[in-house]
Order: sequence, then C-alpha cells, then structure tokens
Amino acid sequence: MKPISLTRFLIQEQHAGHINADLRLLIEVVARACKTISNAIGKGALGGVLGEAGTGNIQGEAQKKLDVLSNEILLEANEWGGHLAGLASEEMDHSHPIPNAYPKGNYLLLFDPLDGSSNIDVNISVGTIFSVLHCPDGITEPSDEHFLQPGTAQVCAGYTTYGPSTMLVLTIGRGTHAFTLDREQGSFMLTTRDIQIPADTREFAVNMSNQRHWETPMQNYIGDLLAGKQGPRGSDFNMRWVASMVADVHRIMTRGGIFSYPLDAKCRDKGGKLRLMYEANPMSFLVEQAGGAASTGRQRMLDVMPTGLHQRVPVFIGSKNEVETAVRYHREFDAGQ
Ligand code: P6P
Repeated sequence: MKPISLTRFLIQEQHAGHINADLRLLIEVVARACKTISNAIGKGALGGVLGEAGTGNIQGEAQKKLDVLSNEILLEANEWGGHLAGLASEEMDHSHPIPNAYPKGNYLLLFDPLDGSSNIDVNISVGTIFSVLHCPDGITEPSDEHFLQPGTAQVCAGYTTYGPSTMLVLTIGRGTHAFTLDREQGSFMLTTRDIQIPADTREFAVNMSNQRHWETPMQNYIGDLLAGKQGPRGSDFNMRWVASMVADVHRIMTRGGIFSYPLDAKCRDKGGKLRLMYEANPMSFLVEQAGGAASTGRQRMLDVMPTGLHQRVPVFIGSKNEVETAVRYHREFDAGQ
C-alpha cells in the first residue's frame, strides 16, 4: 500500500480531533523549512554554504554558514503564518516574538536549527530538532520566561535527520512516527507508524574521550559495559558515536541503544553539554512516545523545571531498561551503596 503523505497524516489527526489547524500548519511549515535546509545541505561544496560563518552564538560556539542559514530559513518560514506567538533558537540569545506586522497564534516554537553542525564539513549526518509549547494564556508578547515550561508541557516535538535519506520523526503525543522525504514529489511520506524502541540493548553511544572527566557512577556504568561477558552485565556491548545527537538518537529509534552525554569535569559548571529546551526535551518526548526513557541520570528529563532558555543538562536517553540501569548506578552511588 502506498505510504500516506505528512499532509494526509496531519489532516487525519486534525479530523480525529487530536490537533487543531494551527498546529497542523506549524508542523507543515517546519517540515517545508527542513526540506529547504536539506536541499542546501545536499549541495555541499557546490552550494557555497560550507565552512565557518565567522560569527559566534550565545553558546560560545563558532557558527557554521549552515547554522546561520538554517536558523534564517526556520525564522522566515514561521514568522508570517499566524500560528506562533514566539520562537526561540539555539542560535539566538533571546526568544523572538512574532512581529506585530503578522498575525499571532498560541504556540511557542523552539529549535536547534542544525544540530551536529561540526559534522557538516566532513559530510556526516546532521539534523534539526524542534519543540512546541502552548503560549501562556493572555500573553501576546512572550519573552524568555514564558518558554520555561517542563518537557511534559510539550504538545509536539520532532527532528529531521539529513542523512543518506532525509527523515522527519514526529510526535504529537500519540506515538512517534517516521516520514521519509520523497525528493521527486517533494513530500514527506509516512514510512514507520508508531515506532517501538526495544526495551533492552547491547549498544551504547558516548564520547569515550571524556571518560577521565566523568563522575564515579558514570565511570562504573560504562566500565561494566566495557567488561563485557566477563563483567557484571554478562554480555558484550557495541559502541557508536556520531557526535551528532540527531543521528545517534535516530539509530536508537531504529534499533535501540542508549545515548549519554553525562556531566563531566569540563561541562559540570554549565550543568552539562546538551541543551534542555531544544535538544533534550524534544528528543525525550519523542523517545518516551516510542516506548523508551530519558533521564538526567537523577531525574526524568521531562520533569525538569527549566531555569534558563539555554540551560544545559546531562542526558541518558534510549532503550527503557538500559536507561533505568544507568539511573540505578547513579541512585546507588548517591545513596552511598
Ligand atoms: P562532542 C553537537 O555539537 C552536539 O551538540 C550533539 O549533537 C552531539 O551529540 C554532541 O554535541 C557531541 O559532543 O563533545 O562529542 O563533540
């Protein structure tokens, strides 16, 4: 049977009363922007968009030309549609209210326009991550604090991975579904409905070069994975690290696994490496809706009460039983066991 398009999927969800017209428009606008980003990335060196932009962002990171371009594409696509009250981006210091020249809606959109962009110049998969919240009632000019809602408040989340194929993975709180871009039609087509992440795994994703900087429970957890069959886990484990969260999480969506960017001595003062509002929270919503789990190591990710738009957190995300095992190492360490 021919797969249905994203548009048809969203119209079905709207007719079923699961989403309204504004959220349908929001998702379609973001998907269309991701198609534009995919085309820009796909040109590679021929598109004149590789390399550094010569600017920096609030994260203190040098921006790639495609970081800036992807951010501009998402801003321009979302400003005029009337579905948003405001938006926030990894690439912008503060949130961006919708200009008064345009109609306004009730949603807040947060995004990391190009996650893993350090991989762009070496032609490795990167992605876009987005999260959707309700704008608080009565607020027409939202500012940063109106975005500071826990992950459980999300009404929608998704990512697009720009790999051998371009895929959009989406949740509106009723399962997680994958769409593949049909470049000839220019449409995202539903290729996996209701993804189920295996509860157990023999594959972990972590940047091992940080091992000496980790907290003790993380050292113990990974040490036991590396001990393999002879160790307490009784099995051999495989490792993958793409250094692009979207690519690593998409692998986990597809075949299970655990991804971790824990606290370490280098990022402890900042609270972690990865950002809560537009990386960890949307990925956690997507993974939980696919039967997985996500934690800071000491708290369910979606329950974290945000204190800052660019707040960072430690991340453990993926196969439910494996995330719970990693959390148990932290709980037992904290309890002095
Ligand atoms: P490291 C990309 O910069 C990113 O934010 C995530 O996509 C990725 O998982 C992580 O950082 C990689 O970090 O320290 O291995 O370069």
